[in-house]
Amino acid sequence: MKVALITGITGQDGSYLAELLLEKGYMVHGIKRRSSLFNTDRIDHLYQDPHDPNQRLKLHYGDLTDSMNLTRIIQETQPDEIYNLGAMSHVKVSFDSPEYVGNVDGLGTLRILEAVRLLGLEKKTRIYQASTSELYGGLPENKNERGFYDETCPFYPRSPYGVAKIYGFWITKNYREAYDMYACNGILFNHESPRRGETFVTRKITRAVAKIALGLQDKIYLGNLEAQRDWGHAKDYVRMMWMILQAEKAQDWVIATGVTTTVRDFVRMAFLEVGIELEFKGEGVDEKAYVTACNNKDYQVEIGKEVLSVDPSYFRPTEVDLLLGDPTKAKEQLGWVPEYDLKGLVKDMMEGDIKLMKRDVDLLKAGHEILKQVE
Ligand code: NAP
Ligand code: G4F
Repeated sequence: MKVALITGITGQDGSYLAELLLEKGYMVHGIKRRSSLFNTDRIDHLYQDPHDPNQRLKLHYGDLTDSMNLTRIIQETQPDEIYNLGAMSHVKVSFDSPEYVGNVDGLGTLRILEAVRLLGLEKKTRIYQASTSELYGGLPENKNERGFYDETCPFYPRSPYGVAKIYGFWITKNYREAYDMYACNGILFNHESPRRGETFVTRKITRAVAKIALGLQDKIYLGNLEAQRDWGHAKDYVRMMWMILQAEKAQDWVIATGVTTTVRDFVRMAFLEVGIELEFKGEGVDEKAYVTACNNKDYQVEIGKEVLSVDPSYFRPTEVDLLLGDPTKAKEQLGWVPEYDLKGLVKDMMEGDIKLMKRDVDLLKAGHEILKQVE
């Protein structure tokens, strides 16, 4: 049985990847951080009985800042594949904690590579490093001749997160070249899902739209509406992570959809999923969005209602204006075919958040009923 070790298993990608590897018959080990609260929501459905000897998912306490602990876990688990997905992954937050991000996202990668090397596992263990389109920084002059970012384009990171991840990128490449290790970078463009963290822009939008449609929230405040991202579905991207480690030769790969969309248009698409049409008026920090039509009887919001404003506190000290990736190499050489387009992604996320918010409403109603009976 193949053995995989996933750092960041409790995150969006880690949870989908664990699901995929279990389906493929792997023994999956995951590293989770010690927390005073339960932090395994995204993987609880995979982890039913930790006492069952046939359970193929095992969690280990650990942290990417702790090399002794990482070395011990790698020694104990002897993985065929390591997926290094653990990171402080929020770009805006990285401006507030630059040193911590350097330690986890940059040096954490080194700690994994060096543990594999010191344990003499460099010929057994294949390593996937979660690199990112943030490395490109969105500089227009660095795109290829077709206007996309691909594996040949230069990097220019624009945040402490991007700078830490560029260390992760190069140290992975260096260990591949210096020690002939099978270590690859997946340069993944933004990927989202119903399991996306609540403070990333897509999930912040789909949660807010669901609440507004159900009358639980008045409006949403966002930052830069002009920013453009190449958004794919996390399920498609974790499949690609696995494919990258099955390739004959260790290389670096760009994974993207090849389509870019503004934050503003993502908002428009999310509202349209519940039948609500919007008009945007004003510019810059004064831009707002108003409801112009409600075409779904279940989600009736007052026509003319203001549902979006800009809050400059969400602006970043340096912004990545536009990301657009060229996944040709991955498609041609690995045969990657994504199942979701942007519309499918928005639909999936909106369905997830409508369901979640309705459940909250039902729980609230049930609570009121119980209170009434007690009174
Ligand atoms: P995520 O949901 O934020 O998950 C990050 C994971 O890393 C969580 O399990 C988190 O644990 C864990 N983690 C954080 N700090 C850690 C530490 N010090 N030691 C060990 N684990 C730690 O991120 P994601 O969207 O799944 O992304 C997965 C990876 O791909 C990340 O490295 C990210 O930077 C990279 N990436 C993501 C995208 C994207 O669009 N999603 C694109 C390119 C690259 P807790 O649950 O305890 O917080
Ligand atoms: O959703 P975001 O926070 O994602 P960002 O910064 O692109 O980073 C994500 O993708 C990277 C891959 O390119 C990953 F490496 C990284 O780990 C992470 O998963 O912001 C997207 C855009 C930005 O331009 C931001 O300024 O949306 C803009 N935005 C506008 N209003 C907002 C908001 N972002 C957030 N988080 N919150 C807002 O209110």
